[in-house]
Amino acid sequence: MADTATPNVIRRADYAPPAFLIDTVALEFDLLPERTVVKNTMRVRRNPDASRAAHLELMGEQLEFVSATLDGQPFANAHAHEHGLVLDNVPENFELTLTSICNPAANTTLSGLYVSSGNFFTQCEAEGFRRITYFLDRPDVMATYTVTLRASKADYPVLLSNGNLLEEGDLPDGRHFARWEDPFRKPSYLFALVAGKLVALEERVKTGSGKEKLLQVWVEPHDLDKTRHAMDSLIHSIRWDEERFGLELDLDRFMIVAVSDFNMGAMENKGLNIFNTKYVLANPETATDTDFANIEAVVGHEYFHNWTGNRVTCRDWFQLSLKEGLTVFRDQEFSADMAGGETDGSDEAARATKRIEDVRVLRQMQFAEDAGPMAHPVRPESYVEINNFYTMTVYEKGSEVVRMYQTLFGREGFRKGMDLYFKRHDGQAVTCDDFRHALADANGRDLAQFERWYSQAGTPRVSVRTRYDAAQQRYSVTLAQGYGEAAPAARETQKGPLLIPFAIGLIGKDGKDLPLQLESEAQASDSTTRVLEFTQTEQTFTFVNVEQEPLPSLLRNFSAPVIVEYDYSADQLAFLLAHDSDPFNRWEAGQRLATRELLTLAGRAASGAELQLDDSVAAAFARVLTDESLSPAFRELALMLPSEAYLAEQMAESNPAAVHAARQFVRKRLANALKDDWLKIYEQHRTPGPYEATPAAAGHRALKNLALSYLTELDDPAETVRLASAQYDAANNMTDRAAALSVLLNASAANGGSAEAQHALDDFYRRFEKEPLVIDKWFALQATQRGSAQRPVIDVVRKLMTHPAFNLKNPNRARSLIFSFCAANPAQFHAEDGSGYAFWADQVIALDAINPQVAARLARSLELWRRFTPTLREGMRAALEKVASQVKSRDVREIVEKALA
Ligand code: B3K
Ligand code: ZN
Repeated sequence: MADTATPNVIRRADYAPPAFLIDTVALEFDLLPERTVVKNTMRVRRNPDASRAAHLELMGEQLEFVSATLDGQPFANAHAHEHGLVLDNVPENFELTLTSICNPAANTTLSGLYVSSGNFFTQCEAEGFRRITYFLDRPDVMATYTVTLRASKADYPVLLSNGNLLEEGDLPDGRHFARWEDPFRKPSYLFALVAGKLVALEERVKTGSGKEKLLQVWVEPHDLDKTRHAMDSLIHSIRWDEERFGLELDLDRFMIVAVSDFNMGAMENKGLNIFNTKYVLANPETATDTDFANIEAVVGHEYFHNWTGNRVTCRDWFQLSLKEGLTVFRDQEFSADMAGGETDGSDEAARATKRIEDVRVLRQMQFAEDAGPMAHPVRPESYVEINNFYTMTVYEKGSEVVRMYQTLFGREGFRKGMDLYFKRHDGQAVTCDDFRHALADANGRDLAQFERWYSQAGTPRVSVRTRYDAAQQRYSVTLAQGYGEAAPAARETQKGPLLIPFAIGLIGKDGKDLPLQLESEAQASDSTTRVLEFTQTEQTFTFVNVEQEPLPSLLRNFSAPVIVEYDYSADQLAFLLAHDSDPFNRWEAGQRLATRELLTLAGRAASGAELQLDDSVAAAFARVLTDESLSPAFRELALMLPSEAYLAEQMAESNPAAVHAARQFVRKRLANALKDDWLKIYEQHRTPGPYEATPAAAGHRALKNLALSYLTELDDPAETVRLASAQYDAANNMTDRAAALSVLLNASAANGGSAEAQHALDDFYRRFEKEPLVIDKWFALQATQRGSAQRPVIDVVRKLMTHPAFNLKNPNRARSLIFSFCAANPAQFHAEDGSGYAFWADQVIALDAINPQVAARLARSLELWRRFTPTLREGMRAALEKVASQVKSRDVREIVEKALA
């Protein structure tokens, strides 16, 4: 497994079409955990559009080569090596049969064919298929597949692969077989098989054209009671893609399979989606409202890939965002529509809460990525290990780029572009340029400049200057774009101004939107939000007939993934928070207000100065809290302070301890000043009676639990502890139970632990001992809890590493404890003594030997090290150097070498 060679860089500029094509693949598997024999018969021909190659070079890893036959004859000119198989002197067009052996039981990387809980699963994206058989394992080689699976019937009663089931039956010696055929051409990364003891929830649905389809959600038998929500999510996804995009399910059957050992969320294999259990299994007792929402989003995401990813796929891995950015955009729209009312998704305020959540993730994670050593464009120019490029930039910024087409052309124009994209490219492996051209041509536009969104890294900054001429009733808005001080990795890519759709509104003294008329226009338009097409480095837009000096509402609905710089006063922000008709910008105003205050306080905390909170800030928050015209979900989002990680990144020198002190100070002030309001909110938003998973009920729970969490900060939290204990004991759902446990843990931090917290922790464990996903929460809640001088959280984490339920090989469990601590508890992880960093280094090194993909993700939690205070910086550098000197995988080496460069 060790790959100690100096990592090779793969460059987009070096793309060349494959020298050979493979049209059909027939795979036969004899499944045994330690020794699976794979026979692979391919129809191969030379690619007429490629230069002539002397050899056929197939990729292969961790395979034992057995034999090769060509057109039925033994073929001696096949030479196996560490990375594949070279075949000399092959003809123009031939049938090639290769037999090889792999060891799924020993495969801890969870890439290729592996065993989890005694069952077989595969994960092929990006380059796992080569760990199953020798192949041209690249996405521009598309073939149709027939798959025969043979295994012990008692041990593996269920045998699944892509497409439609052709036949199944018994074999001698207690074995049986199943033969599957996928009629659609696909790249190898979409291949999948599953074999084992599984059961399915089944449903039959009719699609738009009246065809009946079989839907299945396959799980281990004890999990069947947690499949309903995933099935409902799948049915909603199928319906939504027909309605919004006219895209119908193309296979007779669609399967989802849950597996507990999985590197990421889920995988869109054709007709056989394989999911991390975390994104399938849910019932009210085990899953939170957030889990329910995530399952709906991920089921949707993987289903939507069937068209955006599978029917039209990527030519090469540099084009990853072609399918990922587009599919994230589609899943975000799906979730927004589901939140906004099932029929037409027209409840704009409800849709906005989804938008706010998505933007919060983008800003916290993607902006940080874009400011560090891993910064890369949405379409990267080079990589060492492609698995390191399944990033926030490719996914989330990629989604924002797709959203901008819709913002520019409207839903209808965007739909026209999508229709043309499928008309031109169905069945093909294409590029991000092909997508852009389809959108441009369908809307009669030249989108050459828009290409820069794919090739420039870093977060653009738009600074805004405004001027009101009362005599002329003219209001001019001058926008200037640039990148500020970008990370070197990003700076190299920055060539010129972007086409930025900049949505703006103007607000009058009464808080209402003013009519908008640009100077080039004869009259005001109907809409009070205008999307300005901002294309130059600096550009002025002048509104006329502006009867009073307005307050600008900038970048409404976050119409582009940029940072807006505008000098609002605190009063103006409070006004926007109270009045902006754009719900996103109402939230945004509150965040700006809070961020500014918190950063000032963090600066004071860093220098040991006294902390004070401006009364007007508390007053602005109090108004939101008690504004009954706002939905509970919105109020929860508005009252949640920006995260510590986000705030630390905004400081000239990141200081997690100072940020924590500042944020806690504000929470305490808001808790004590608004105590009665919080208590009232807590009572008002209880959801008695049976659990309902609706967005409305989830909103009540979210606001109520936020109130409880603020009440933790009271000078005397005894009453809060009583409330939380009672809530814990009475809870009929995981949202309330986990929230109560978290509050108990945090309330007890100052005392180094409390009886109530310990009681709840023990009860939680006993109650859910048999539910791994809930035990993951038990680990995560402890890893992210607040610490104290008497009891730093690192001690808790180290002790939990030895708990019998801890298992480094299971990615969910490793993430629940290690990642939660290293990436979601900044104040404790960044302890001055460097204990967090030493722990991090040990875990990266241990994981590197087991599962390089998971190790590389953990490795990323130190990449912004240069931005921290000197002591922390030095501690991080030492830990990075230790890791760099010991790890073997290409995955981790790419990350730490870039970080140290
Ligand atoms: N396409 C997969 C991700 C594969 C990651 C490979 N390291 C899931 C998704 O984005 O839908
Ligand atoms: Zn995806």
